[in-house]
Amino acid sequence: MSRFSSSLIALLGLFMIGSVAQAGKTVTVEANDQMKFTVNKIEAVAGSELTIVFKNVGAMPKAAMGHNLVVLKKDANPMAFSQAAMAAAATEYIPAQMKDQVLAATKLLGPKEEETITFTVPSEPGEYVYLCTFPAHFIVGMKGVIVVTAE
Ligand SMILES: [Cu+2]
Repeated sequence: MSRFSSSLIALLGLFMIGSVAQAGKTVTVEANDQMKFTVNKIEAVAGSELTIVFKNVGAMPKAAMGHNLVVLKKDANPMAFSQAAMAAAATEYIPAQMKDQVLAATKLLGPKEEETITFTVPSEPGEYVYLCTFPAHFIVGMKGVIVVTAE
C-alpha cells in the first residue's frame, strides 16, 4: 500500500470518528387540533445536539389553532410563561420580557406547516419543560419534558 493511500485511509477514519461524535438525536413531534403533542417526553444526553422536527398536522386556521414548541430553561416557570404569553400575540406568543428563559423555539405554525430546530442540550442534567404558548394550550396539556441525563 502506498504511503498516500494509507494516509488517506487514516484521514477517512478520523472523519468517521468525528461524525459519530457529532451525531445527535432527532425527534419528530406533531401538534394537532386536539391541542396535544404526540411526544411528551424526550430523553437526551447533556451537551448533545438535539433536533426536533415539529409539525402542525391540524387543519384549523393558525389564528384559532396555531402551535409552537418552546423549550424553557430549567429554572423557568412554565405556568407563568404561558400566562404572560397570552398578551404577546404580536410576538407570536413569546413574551418579550421572558425571552431570556427560552432555550429553543419554533415559530408559530399554521396547519400543515413544519419547522426543524436544532440546539445543544444543556450540560446540566434535569428536566426541561417544553410547551405550546398559544393561549390556553399549555393549560389543556400541550406540554412535555426533555429529560437530560449526564454524559
Ligand atoms: Cu398549541
